[in-house]
Amino acid sequence: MADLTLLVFDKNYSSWSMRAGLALRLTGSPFEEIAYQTADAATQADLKRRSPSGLFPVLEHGDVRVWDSLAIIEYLNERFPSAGLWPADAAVRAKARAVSAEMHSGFPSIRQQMPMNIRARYPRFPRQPELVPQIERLQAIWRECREQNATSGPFLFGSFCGADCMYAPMVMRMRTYDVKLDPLSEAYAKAVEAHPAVADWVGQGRAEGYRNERYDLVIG
Ligand SMILES: N[C@@H](CCC(=O)N[C@@H](CS)C(=O)NCC(=O)O)C(=O)O
Repeated sequence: MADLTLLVFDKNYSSWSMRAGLALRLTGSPFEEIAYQTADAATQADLKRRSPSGLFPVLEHGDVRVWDSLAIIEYLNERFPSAGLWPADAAVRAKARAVSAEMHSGFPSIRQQMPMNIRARYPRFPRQPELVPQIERLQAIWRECREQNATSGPFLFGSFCGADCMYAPMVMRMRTYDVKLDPLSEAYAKAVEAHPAVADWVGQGRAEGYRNERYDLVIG
């Protein structure tokens, strides 16, 4: 059994689980991942007991238990300092943490109205007016980070880091709900989709049998 175990809700719909799952993949360490929603009833009851908040993701590392995606990224950064989960430069790292915290506490309408559903495509998704400034803010963050770090790699702060883990589910949503992105944001989205950790998670999400009718919309 792997020393590191990540309990996730599921891989297709659970954006918070995806963030922690990507960070875990960046460590390069072996790990076990258990999807709560695809487990049988007894296993589900056991997994729910292992989550202090009743929510997922939860990381178990020996006796240490960490819940909440951003806390998991911070913990993995401390345990695997060479994984590059945060940028090396203090000022750049501060910005990476700020945009990650903004993702964690912001974008309420996108989170409510455009739930992550990796395998779905909704080209005629009706866009409510309150979504517009949040989609603009999202792209403003992506553009600004890309402009500032253009020479060090294709991700927000050059190399794929904790901030990209936080925003990868937003890339998934922009694809699912057919949002046309500005050219810099589009290039960023393509780089995220091509990253091996993202491709691994997406492949597993697409293969999951579990369906959630709340998020599998029927749009006429
Ligand atoms: N702030 C938490 C949010 C966790 C969360 O809302 N997880 C959802 C799945 S994406 C969940 O576990 N839902 C289970 C439930 O509501 O029973 C984090 O960042 O980890």
